[in-house]
Amino acid sequence: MFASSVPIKRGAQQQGSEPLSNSQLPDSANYEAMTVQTLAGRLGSVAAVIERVGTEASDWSVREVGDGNLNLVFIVEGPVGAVVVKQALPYVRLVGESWPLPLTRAFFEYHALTRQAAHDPGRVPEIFHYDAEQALIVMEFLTPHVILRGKLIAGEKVKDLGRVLGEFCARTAFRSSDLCLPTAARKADAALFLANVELCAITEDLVFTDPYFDAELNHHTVGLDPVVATLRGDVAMKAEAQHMLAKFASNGETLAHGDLHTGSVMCTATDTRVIDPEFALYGPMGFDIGMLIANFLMAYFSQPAHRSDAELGGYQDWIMDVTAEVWSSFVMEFRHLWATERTGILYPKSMFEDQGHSSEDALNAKLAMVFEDAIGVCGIEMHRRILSLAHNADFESIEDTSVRAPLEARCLMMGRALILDRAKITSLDTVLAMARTMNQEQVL
Ligand code: SR1
Ligand code: MG
Repeated sequence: MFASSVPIKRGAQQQGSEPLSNSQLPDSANYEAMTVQTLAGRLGSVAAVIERVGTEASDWSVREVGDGNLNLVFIVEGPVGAVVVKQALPYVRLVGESWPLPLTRAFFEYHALTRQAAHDPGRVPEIFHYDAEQALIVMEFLTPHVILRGKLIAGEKVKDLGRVLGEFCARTAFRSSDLCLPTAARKADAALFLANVELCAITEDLVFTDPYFDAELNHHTVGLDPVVATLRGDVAMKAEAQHMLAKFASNGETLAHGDLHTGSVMCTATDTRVIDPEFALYGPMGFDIGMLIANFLMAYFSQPAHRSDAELGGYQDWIMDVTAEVWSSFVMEFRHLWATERTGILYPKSMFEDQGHSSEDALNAKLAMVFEDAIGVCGIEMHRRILSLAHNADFESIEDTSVRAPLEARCLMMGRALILDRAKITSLDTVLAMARTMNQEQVL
C-alpha cells in the first residue's frame, strides 16, 4: 500500500527508478478538508514542517490564499519560516460541490513534481511533506514570487523568462520520453498517470470541445457573438480541434505538466518557477509549450487595455521577444539533449551516428512535428480561455466589455488561423508576424 504520510527529499525519486502502479493510488477514507483553524493541528507534529516553520504550532499563523479553480492553498508562517500547503478539495472549487473531483489529483501532482524536479532541478517548488490520505502537499513558500499572469497585466518584466520556460519544456519533454528513458520505465510511468482520468477529462472537455458548441458552463463577453458564430460554424476547424484532441488523448509521448499557462508560473524580477502540475499526463510533446505560447499571445492581445499609449508598443514587443525565446530555447535545449542524452529506444545512435549517418534530418522532422502540435494546441487554448468555463485575468480584468470584446475577437481569429494552418506554419516568427498583423485588425 502507498504510505499515507511520506517525508520527501528533493529529487529523491529519480526518473524511472521507482515504477508505481494504479493499485497504489491513495485511499482517502479519513480525508478532512483543512481550515485555518485545523491545519496547524494536522501538521504540528510533522518534523519536516516543524523544521521549517517552528516547533510550537501555537506560534504559527495560517491563512488561506487559494484563488485558483480547484484547491485550498494555505500559507503557514512561524518564527523560523513559512511553507505553502496545498490540499485538494473533493470538488471543483470554481463551481462547487455539484462538480465532484477526485482527491487523487494531489497524488498525480506530487509525482509530477518529483519528476520535474529530477528533470529540471530547482525549477519547481521543493516538497517537504506529502500526506496522500489528506491529498495534501507541503512545499516551499516561494517569496517574493508572484503569479506571472499578474506581472504581465501589470507590465512588469522578468529576466530570462523565455529561456527558462523553454528549457523547462524541453527538459521535461525529452527526459520523460522514449528518446531518453528506458522504455519499461516510461511505460510504467505512463500507466500510472493514465489514471489521472478526471483531470484529463476537464482538459478534453473544457479545452478541446466545449469552446466549439454551446456547452452548459460556457460564457463569453457581450458583443462577441458574430465571431463565436463564425468559429462554431466552421466545420473544418472543429474537425481539426478534434484531431488535436485525439492526439492529446492517445499520443502519450511524454509526461506533460498539463496546465502550463501563465497562472502556473511564479516569478520575481529575476527568478522563474513552475507550479501546479495536477493535470499531468503522458501526452504530446507539443502540449505544454503550445499552451504556454498561447498564454503569452493572450497577454499580448490584452495589453491595449492595460498599458498607456506610451508604454504599449514597448511592452508588447517584450512579450513577443519572450515568446520567441520560449520556442528558440526549447529548440536549442532539445537539440542539446538529442546530442547528449538520447539513450531511449527512439532514433538510437546505433542506427545513426554509429553507422556514420547524421540524425540531423530526423531531429528536424521531430521538432517540426512538435511545433505543429504546439501551434494547434496554442490556437485551441486561445479559444477556450475566451469561450469555455475558465477564463483568464488578462481579459477578465478588463471591466469595460466594449474594450474587452474587440481584443478577445482578435485572439479568437488568430486561434482559428493557427488551428487551420498549423501544418503550413513552419516558424514561430510567422506566428508572431500573424499576431502583430491581427493586433491591428478591427475584427468586430
Ligand atoms: C474546472 S477547472 C478549469 C481550469 O482550471 C485549471 O487551472 C485548468 O486550466 C482547467 O482547465
Ligand atoms: Mg492550477
